[in-house]
Amino acid sequence: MNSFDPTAADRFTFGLWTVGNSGRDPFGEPVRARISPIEIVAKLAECGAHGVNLHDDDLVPPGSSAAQRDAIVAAFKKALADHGLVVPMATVNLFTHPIFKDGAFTANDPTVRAFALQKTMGAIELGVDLGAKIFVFWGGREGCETDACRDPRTAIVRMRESLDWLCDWTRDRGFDLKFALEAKPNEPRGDLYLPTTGHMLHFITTLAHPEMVGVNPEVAHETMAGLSFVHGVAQAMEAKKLFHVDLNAQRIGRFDQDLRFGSEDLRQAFLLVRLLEGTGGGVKYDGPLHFDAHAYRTEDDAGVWEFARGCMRTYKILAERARAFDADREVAALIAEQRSTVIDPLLAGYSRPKATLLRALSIDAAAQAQRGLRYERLDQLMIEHLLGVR
Ligand code: GCO
Ligand code: MN
Ligand code: MN
Repeated sequence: MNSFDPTAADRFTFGLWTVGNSGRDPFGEPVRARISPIEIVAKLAECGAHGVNLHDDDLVPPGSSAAQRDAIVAAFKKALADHGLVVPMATVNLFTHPIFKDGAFTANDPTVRAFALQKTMGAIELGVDLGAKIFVFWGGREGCETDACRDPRTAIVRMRESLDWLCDWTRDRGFDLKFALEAKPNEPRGDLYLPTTGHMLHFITTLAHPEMVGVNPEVAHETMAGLSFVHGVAQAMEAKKLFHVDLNAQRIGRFDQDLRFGSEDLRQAFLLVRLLEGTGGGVKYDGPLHFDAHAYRTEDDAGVWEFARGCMRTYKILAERARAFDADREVAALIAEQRSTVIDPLLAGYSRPKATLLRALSIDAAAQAQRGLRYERLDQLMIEHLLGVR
C-alpha cells in the first residue's frame, strides 16, 4: 500500500449505478452483466471506498412487494455492516419510468406530479433507513424539447411547490436530512430547467426552507455547458451550499461522458481538488467525495474496479500536488495579496466621507496598466507541479 491508495478516511463514495453501470448506451446493449448491490459493497470496501449511494430503484427493483423490499434492505444492511461501508447519500429515480416522459415535478399532468412525490417519499424513507444524511435531486426529465408545451415559468413554480412540499414532509417526519439539487444543461431532455449550479443557487433562495437545501454540482454537467466547474463549486462553497459533489471527467461539447475522475482536463481537476481541499486557503469541503462516473464500455468487471481505484488514486495524487503547489514559496510570493493601508479601508464599506476621498484619489492608470503580473510564470509553476517535476 502506498500513500495514494484510498482508505475509508478519504470519504470516497460511488453509486450503485456507477460501478454497476452495464455499459448500455443509446446505440448498444449492455456489455457487462449486472453486479448485485451486495457484491458492489464488498468490492468497494476492498478498493478502499468509504460509502455507497443509491437511487431507490438501484436497490429495490420497482414492483417489489413490501416483504421483498424488507428482505433486500436487510441483506444490504448486513453487507454494509460486514464490510464497514456507509450510505451517506440517497436519491430517487424520476427519469427511467415512461410515466416521466414529460417530466416529474414539472410534468403538465398533476397525476404524474403526484406519482413523483409518492416515489420520492418512498425513496427518502429508504435513504433515511440506510442512514443517509443527504438526499440528491437530479431532474433528468425536468425539461422539454418544445417550449410550446408549457411556460418555463410554470415549470419553476411547480419545481418550487414540489421541493417545498417535500421539505415540509421531511420535517414533519422528523428526518435529519438535507437536500442537494443537481443541475445539468441538457440530456436526456433537449433543455433542462435550472441548467447550472448558479441557477440552482438562486432558486434555493426562493424556497420555504432554504436552510435545508444546497447543491450537488457535477464536473460533467458544468463542463458540457462550457462553464468553469471550479467557479460553480466556488460559488456554492462561498454560499455555504456545497452539500455534495459529483466527480467525473468530461470534454466540452460532448454528450454526458461520465469519465473516470481526472481522465480529461487535468488542470481543472487539479484546481478543483485544490479548492475542495483548501490548500490555497479558505474553508475546506468536508462532505462525501462522490464519483458519478462509469468505466469505459470496453471493460469487463476487472476494468470496473480498475476504474474505481483510478478515480480515488487520481484525487489523492492531485491533492498531494495541490499541497506541494501551495507550499511552494515562489508560488506564494506570486499570489500574495497586495495591500494598501490607504486604499483598502476606502473599499471596505461605503460612507459619504469615503466616497469623497475615493473620488479624490490620484491614480496613475497608465503606470498601473504597464505592470506585468507574472501570471505566465505562475501558470507554468502550476503545470510543473502538475507534471511532477517540481
Ligand atoms: C446523470 C446524473 C445522474 C445523477 C444521479 C443522482 O447525468 O445521469 O449525473 O447520475 O447524479 O441520478 O441523482
Ligand atoms: Mn451526469
Ligand atoms: Mn450526477
